[in-house]
Amino acid sequence: MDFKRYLITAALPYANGPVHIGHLAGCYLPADIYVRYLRAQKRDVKFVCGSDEHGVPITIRAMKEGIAPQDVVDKYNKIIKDSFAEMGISFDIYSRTSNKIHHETSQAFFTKLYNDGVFEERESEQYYDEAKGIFLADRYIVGTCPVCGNENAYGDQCEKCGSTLSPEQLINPRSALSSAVPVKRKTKHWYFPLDKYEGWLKEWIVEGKKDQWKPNVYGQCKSWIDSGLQPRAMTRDSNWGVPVPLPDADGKVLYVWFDAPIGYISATKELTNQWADYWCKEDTKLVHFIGKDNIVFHCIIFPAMLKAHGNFVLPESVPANEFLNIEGEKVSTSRNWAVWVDEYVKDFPDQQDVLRYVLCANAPETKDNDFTWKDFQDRVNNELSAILGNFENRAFVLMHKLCKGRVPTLHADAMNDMDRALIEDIKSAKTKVETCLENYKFRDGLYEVIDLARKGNKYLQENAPWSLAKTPELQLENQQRIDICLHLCLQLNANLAILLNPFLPFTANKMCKKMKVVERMLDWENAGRIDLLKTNYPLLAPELLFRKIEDTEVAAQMEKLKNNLVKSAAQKMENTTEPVKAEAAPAEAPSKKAEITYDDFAKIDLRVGTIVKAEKVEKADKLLKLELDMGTEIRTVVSGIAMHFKPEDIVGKQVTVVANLAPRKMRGIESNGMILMAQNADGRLIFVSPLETADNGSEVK
Ligand code: B3M
Ligand code: ZN
Repeated sequence: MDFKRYLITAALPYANGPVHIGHLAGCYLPADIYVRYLRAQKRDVKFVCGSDEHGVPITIRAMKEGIAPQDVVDKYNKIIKDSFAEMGISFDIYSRTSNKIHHETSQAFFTKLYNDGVFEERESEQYYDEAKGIFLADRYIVGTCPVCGNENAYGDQCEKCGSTLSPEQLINPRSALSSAVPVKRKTKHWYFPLDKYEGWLKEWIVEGKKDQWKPNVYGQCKSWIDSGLQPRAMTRDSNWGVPVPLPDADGKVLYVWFDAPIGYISATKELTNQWADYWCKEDTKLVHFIGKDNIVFHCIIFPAMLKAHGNFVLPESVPANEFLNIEGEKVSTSRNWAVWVDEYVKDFPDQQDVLRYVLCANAPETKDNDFTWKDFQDRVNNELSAILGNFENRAFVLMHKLCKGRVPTLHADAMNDMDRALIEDIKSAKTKVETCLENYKFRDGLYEVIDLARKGNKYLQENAPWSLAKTPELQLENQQRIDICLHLCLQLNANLAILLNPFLPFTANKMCKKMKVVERMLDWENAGRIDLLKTNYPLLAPELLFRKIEDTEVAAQMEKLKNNLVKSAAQKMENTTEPVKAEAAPAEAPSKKAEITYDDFAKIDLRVGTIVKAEKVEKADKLLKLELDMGTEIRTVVSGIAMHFKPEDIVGKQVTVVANLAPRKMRGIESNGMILMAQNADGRLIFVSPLETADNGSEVK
């Protein structure tokens, strides 16, 4: 089908926290690259996004911070919106689901389905937290897993054994919010009969999208459909959200996954009066960019809603990405294990494009990938800067040195095979990048751009214009060859700017400025041309496009990650302490152990050490053998933490050590000391580490 217009959406982030680089890599960056490419082709495109401001995550955050949900969304909407703008994510609109237009649009959508008799009305009993006065959504109820006995299983899943659960299956259920034992209460909800759309979904996805959608997306959809679809409640008991537009629905709101995707429609309405062209005309290509955790909502539930409503286009593609881990570990917002975008732009001013580069070159397109600061440094310094930055710089330096700072003449009739091959490379790069981008292969596309720069470097190296001009006599003799070579290098450079523009827009702009060309040159149709820069045109002086990422910067970021982890553990300890009730509590909480004197305490020699080696002790499930750098010696300590940590994850951690504990043999290994750990109520162990790096061996007093 020949599409006349493009509607590109990126998942609406929950306004309950800042966005991290995993979000960028997963959906916003690929969406932005795609949109910038379409715009460069002058296609009719709208790029919509906005904050998802409803749902349980927001109310939970508000409760935790002791503020109103409105304050939560106001705060994070701004932080998120600013982060995207800083990173050059070029939405045509960044809206909010709390806007009036969204409430009206989603209510009208619900009413249409209601009037058409689509919903099933059902009464059921659900867990209710009387202390907090709310019904408990699946994640907010915990209890013992009936399968494996894990005491901290969630109402929808046990993270220990992986079983899918429902709240009813939990043994000894308790509220995750107040620890209260929940009671059952009757409540009425409106269910969307997904089961009735099974046949249609099979035809549309299982048969229709097999070779079109990415295997990870198609596979997830197919397994959902194959395992049978159930009616799903589209309303919730809550006072935060879009009110259910029915007379007998006090205290009920639309399920956040009902209203949020409609947010794409509301945002388009807010953006343009022509919104219906984008949503209702068959020749619109609708593409949803999302992360893998949102696949079923965008591929199954929302399309079924659109189908039930009628008159709407369906997504042509949903190129969802997998997850980006950080330094080998899953991103965890609760443990603060993430690289936050708002912090990155503060720590690395004017370095947006290098992050865009690394996140695209290492995008989790087909499987989960790992981001490490070392890899960030390597890719910036050894790929982006060493290949592309270097080529651009050499072309400029040589042109200033050997061609008086002006674009030299091509002398087309004197070109040799090498020159002609380079021109072919320039032309074919356009087609290659195009094919990649049309198929959502952004990593490969970026690779092709860098590869063109690589070819440029090789061509320069082989022609070596500097040695053709070693002496004034030689230069006089060889000026024609020098001119051809640098003319083509500069044209190649202009091509790089065009091809790079969707990926690294800040850099493409900088390149234009240096070549003194207007931004219009970046139009995609110009790619492949070798007459972009006019002969004799003076260009600006050379200046490096990228700066190197220093070791100290990498070290500082690693330090920051570790500190965040420690801080969040400390914060969690504060938060889990229930507020003391004035009338009941004694002035001071009684200590569990007998009182000691200062002298008793002073007997303990507490010192800081760094774990330099960790390994499992054979035939002992619980023990790890640790080697600690204590400043003046390496010490062996056997510690009972093997069930809690993987050896490779704790190397490098600073810990507090009881250094004068009498030696003890465990499984034949002599242990010389003990490391201090805090233990949470849920049994989790946390290292007691200095907040800043201390010298190994320093005394703790
Ligand atoms: N807010 C979930 C998420 O941020 C959800 C996406 C909505 S897209 C309509 O992962
Ligand atoms: Zn389990």
